[in-house]
Amino acid sequence: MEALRKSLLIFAIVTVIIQNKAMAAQHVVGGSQGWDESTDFNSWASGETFKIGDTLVFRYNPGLHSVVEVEGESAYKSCDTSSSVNSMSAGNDVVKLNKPGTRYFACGTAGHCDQGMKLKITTVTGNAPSNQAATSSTPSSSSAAPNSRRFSTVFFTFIAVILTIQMALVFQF
Ligand SMILES: [Cu+2]
Repeated sequence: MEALRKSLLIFAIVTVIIQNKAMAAQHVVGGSQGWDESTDFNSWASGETFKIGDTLVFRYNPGLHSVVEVEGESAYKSCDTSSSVNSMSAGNDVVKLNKPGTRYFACGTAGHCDQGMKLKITTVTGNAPSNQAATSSTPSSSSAAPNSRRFSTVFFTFIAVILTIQMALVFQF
């Protein structure tokens, strides 16, 4: 019984670790350059896949910049930060991507948005944690999404089982 209990405990820990790694990515906006006028945010964003449950992190000198989330495409294009949905100025600001769709961010410092310091990202339905998948209303999402989530859950459970067996062998339960 002791061996079984240890195995179950390791199984649970391994499952949690694997699922967290697989399901929630952290995107540091602009990569190593961070949130800055010199960063090309279009090209940075085109190389990233934003999924539900992921986070954006804006890193910058709080005396120089800020982050203003604006409500739509027109405000984004014209750098109109008066329609802000949310604004942050701590210099290490985390934004949780909790539903599919496009979001728009700009720097609140005068002139910076016009110099290109703005970001448009689209969150896609990906390997969302099951509680968020159940509560978010996504009428436009395809029927493939629940299937891929089910597949990944089965896949990660399978990996966890294999790792548990290997650890049990290594530790000679
Ligand atoms: Cu700025």
